Amino acid sequence: MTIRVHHLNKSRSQRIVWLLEELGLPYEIVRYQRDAKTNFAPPELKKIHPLGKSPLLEDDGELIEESGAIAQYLCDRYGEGRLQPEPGSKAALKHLQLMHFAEGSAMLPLLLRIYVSRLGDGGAPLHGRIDGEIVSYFDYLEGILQPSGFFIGDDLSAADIMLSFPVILATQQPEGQRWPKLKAFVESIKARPAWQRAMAATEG
Ligand SMILES: N[C@@H](CCC(=O)N[C@@H](CS)C(=O)NCC(=O)O)C(=O)O
Repeated sequence: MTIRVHHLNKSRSQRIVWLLEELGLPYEIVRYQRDAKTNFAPPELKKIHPLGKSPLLEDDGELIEESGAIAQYLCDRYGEGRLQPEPGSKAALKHLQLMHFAEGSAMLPLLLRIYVSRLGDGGAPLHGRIDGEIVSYFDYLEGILQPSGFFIGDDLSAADIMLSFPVILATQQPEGQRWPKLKAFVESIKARPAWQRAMAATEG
């Protein structure tokens, strides 16, 4: 059975398609379009999963949610050692942390900024904290980016793929100029043929 990605336009599921392209796996995409006014997913996605969020992956009779879990599943099942450090190594421990950091930490202040901006002046008491968290998290990522240009070792890993979404968003923020290494990371991933194939397949 072909791997199937339920993809919402302009969403985190881009990186799952990118990962599939990096691994050279065959897959098909089921497309969903955000509502033009609310930006929410269409109700059809709730027919696949009660939360109606993307990405969702179907493989071998299983429906898998959460981009980090999907990325880990694909690497474990089909990676043959690619996109992950040697199991049990120090790099693998760091990799595990960054895989979770992407959704568990880095996304939160970025999402808060989007939501709180809708409160207008009422959101002002929260701005300082949100701004501070964005600077803190992405200064941290800027600091740990390796001389190789990747977050772990010398090659692209699933952690780079997971971090790509928050890092792209962060570099588009007003503070973006603080993070030249993260900007270079974004440029380098966008130059990858697998990224370009994924973007053509998802947003093209
Ligand atoms: N932590 C989840 C987040 C899933 C999520 O919130 N996806 C967004 C797209 S980036 C979504 O489906 N939003 C549509 C909606 O909430 O209506 C993951 O990484 O898979």
